[in-house]
Amino acid sequence: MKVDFIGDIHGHAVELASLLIKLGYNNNKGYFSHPEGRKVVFVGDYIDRGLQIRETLEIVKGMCDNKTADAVMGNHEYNAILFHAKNKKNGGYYRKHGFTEINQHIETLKQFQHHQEELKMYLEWFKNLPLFIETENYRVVHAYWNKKHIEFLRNNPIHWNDEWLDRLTDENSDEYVVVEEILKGKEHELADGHHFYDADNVKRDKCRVKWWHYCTGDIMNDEYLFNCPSSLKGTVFKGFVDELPDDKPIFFGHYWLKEDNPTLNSKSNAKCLDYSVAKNGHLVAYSLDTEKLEIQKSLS
Ligand SMILES: [Mn+2]
Repeated sequence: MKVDFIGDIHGHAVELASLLIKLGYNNNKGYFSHPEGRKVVFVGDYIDRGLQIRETLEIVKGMCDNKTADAVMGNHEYNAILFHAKNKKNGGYYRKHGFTEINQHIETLKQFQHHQEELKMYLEWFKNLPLFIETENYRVVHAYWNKKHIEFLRNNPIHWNDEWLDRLTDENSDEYVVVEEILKGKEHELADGHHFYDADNVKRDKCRVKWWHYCTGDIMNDEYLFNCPSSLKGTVFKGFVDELPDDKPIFFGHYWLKEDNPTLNSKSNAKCLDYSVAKNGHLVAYSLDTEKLEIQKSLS
């Protein structure tokens, strides 16, 4: 049996429909299904950025409702839940409505402006999305598979009540760290004054790590860190490196990769599917043959 994993869609429903058709799915029944009974697993980030967010959600939820797909939560769905959740204690919302937060969510707000009931329905649906999936053949998470974090969530499944919302937004709680890292990735604190300037020219002393990198011995800072400061290039990474499970692949999205940094052919069995469809890149699918354990790639 083949399972098809699809990367971050961000409101690009045309690309999604064309990728599904390319993979052999059709919309004959009012939702996409495959004549051989194949299933899709979506890795999160359905909303924001693109111009067809409602259409994207209709396709993804339609498939989930009819059991032709599974879907995990992305950081954008998570942020949306918090953005629209009223904080009864302080009168605001669990996610700040500042310029950055509104800007990130603006396309969704605009496209649902006259469809508030529909938005409410989708926000409730987001709350039911799992943060990870593990089967006997594969693992799926939006940004970062960390054994301990996954274990934590297995033992403490999220409830979207005020008590949980308080903890999820308290930077000192375990719940905050676990969910932030699983959905947004892990950061490494740079020591000794090393830093870089981000796209908005803000000075940063933390870098996101490429936790999926295959390595057996030392790994260089420039291979392991996003935005590696030039002062650290060519030196060995001194922090914690995740040991990757080697029994079955991990599929994830989130990192806005480009075609010139593929993960499909790398030795690592952690495979990123996000090739930046929302920045003129590609919507990518990997098809896993669970009998032969082969993975193939398709672009929209
Ligand atoms: Mn993401």
